[in-house]
Amino acid sequence: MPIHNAEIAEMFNRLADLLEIEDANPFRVRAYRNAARTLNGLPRSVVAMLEEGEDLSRLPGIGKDLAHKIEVIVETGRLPALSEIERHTPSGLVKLLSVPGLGPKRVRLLHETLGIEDVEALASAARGGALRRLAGFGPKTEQNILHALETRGAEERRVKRIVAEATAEDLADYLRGIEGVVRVEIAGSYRRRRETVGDIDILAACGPRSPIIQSFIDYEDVAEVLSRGRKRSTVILRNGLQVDLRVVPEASYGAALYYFTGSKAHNIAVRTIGLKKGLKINEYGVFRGERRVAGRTEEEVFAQVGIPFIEPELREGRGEIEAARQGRLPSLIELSDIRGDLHVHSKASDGRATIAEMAKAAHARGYQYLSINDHSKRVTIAHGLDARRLARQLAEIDRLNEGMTGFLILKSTEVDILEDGTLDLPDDVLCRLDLTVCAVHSKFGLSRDRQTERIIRAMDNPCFDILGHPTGRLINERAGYEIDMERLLLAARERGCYLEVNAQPDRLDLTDLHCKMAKDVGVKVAISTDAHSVTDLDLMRFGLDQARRGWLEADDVLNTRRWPALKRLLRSR
Ligand code: DGT
Ligand code: CA
Ligand code: CA
Repeated sequence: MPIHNAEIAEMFNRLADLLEIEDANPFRVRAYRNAARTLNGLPRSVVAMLEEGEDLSRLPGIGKDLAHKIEVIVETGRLPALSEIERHTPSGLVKLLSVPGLGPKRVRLLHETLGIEDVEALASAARGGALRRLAGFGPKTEQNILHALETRGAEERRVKRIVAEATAEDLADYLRGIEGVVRVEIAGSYRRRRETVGDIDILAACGPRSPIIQSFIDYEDVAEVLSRGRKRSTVILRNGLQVDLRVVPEASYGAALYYFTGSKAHNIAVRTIGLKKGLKINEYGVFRGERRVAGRTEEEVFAQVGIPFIEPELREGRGEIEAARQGRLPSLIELSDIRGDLHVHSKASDGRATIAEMAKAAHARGYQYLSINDHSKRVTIAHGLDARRLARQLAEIDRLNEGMTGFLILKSTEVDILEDGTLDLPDDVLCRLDLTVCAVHSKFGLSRDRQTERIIRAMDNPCFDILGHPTGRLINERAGYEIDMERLLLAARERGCYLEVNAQPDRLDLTDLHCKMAKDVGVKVAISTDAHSVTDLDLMRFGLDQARRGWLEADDVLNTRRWPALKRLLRSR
């Protein structure tokens, strides 16, 4: 069974986590994380690349050693370095990583300072008030951890979209090839394009004699069969993902797709509207009495209920039905609306391609501009730039721009917001740039008020344009710092600042709800990839998912504009 890129990436990330708990060399930890990121951004499977004799060490962030490790994983399904470290790390310590709000750094701190080695010890330390005194924790964090521990079990672990994607799509393709199968689609939260999925819901339409259920169970990736019936089955795949398959006749396909796309809250609200019109809506169709009046397509279902088609991303029961009835549905932004990327790194800091390579790749993707945002000096681990190195970079960008037509490299930075709200580069340097992305990389443990004030103080600087990855969260890894988002948005509006939707699949920060809040407050956002390599530029689509779930239209997003129009929106430029 060929292994997916995302599974290899998970192994590297896990190895990085465990190394970080051990306080290993940060550059080594970073190398594994970078490799994981590269793998997640690759358009092709490394298995196929190896079969075609390609040299993996030519990929960004992957040297000879990592290329060899990937080959071993592809051959054996295992990463020996990971097995080794898993053997000697206490298993309780590893489990601490899955407590929301605890990343490897915090786990190490808990272990080193309080000797905490498992969840039970963590819970009793939290109850005894011992956590709040640790650097970067505080009473609020302690309370959050305690709450997370107490509600554990109720909330199972969700899988990041990018991890679910390759597995789910391969399985759907496999099912499409089974005899008698007419249509296959992935429904549920996956189709609504949520950032994580609890399980995968696959819907298939096929003729009465199709062997689809048997074929599903026989799929080589299936680890366990939880149930099998004539029309449905549930399995668990090798990577732990649960998959529900439901089989329906073509005449019900649209109704079933609609029903199993959900969300539950949306379905219930639409069913209530139907009832008022004397319609019964379920997974088999829309019925008036005994007569089926719709079912073959989703469009038929909407037409019978008397509301316009609602995109799956909006079906969360967050006011979309009222909006549809009143003709106020947003015309959601699309990938083709994007004209440039406003946050990418180059080799000068922790990126892996030159500015010229990044620009060429952005141009090839149909963009009109690309901004280069290398870190500022405070972020030493990423080889951040001081004023002198940045000045040299600006001269290089001028030279590159002279050699190009129809494309512009924008001068920018990802400047650190320091603890006191000042920025990590002098104002006279910042105002020579085309725009700035400003971000928090330290002191995550400040109280909500102080963190919010820190960022607002940074926004007081007229050179502040875009707040990068505004909450700092990492999905399933760390909760992000405490922040008063509403206050932040109001402050941004007042000052002419913007917020970023960071499209990295483990950030997706702002979230969908934050996007909607920004829109409601009237603050535009930039959707940016934070690319560290050429292939990372393709992560844009994940940011688009989040923005669409947050009701955003092209006009709500900065980088749908041509550069002159965008420039006019940047207050001091
Ligand atoms: P997940 O898996 O937690 O990421 O979220 P979903 O939305 O995929 O939820 P899931 O897998 O439990 O169910 C798939 C869809 O099936 C759900 O979005 C709506 C529909 N559904 C499930 N249970 C019910 C129900 O009790 N009533 C209604 N109306 N719809 C349901
Ligand atoms: Ca699901
Ligand atoms: Ca399900």
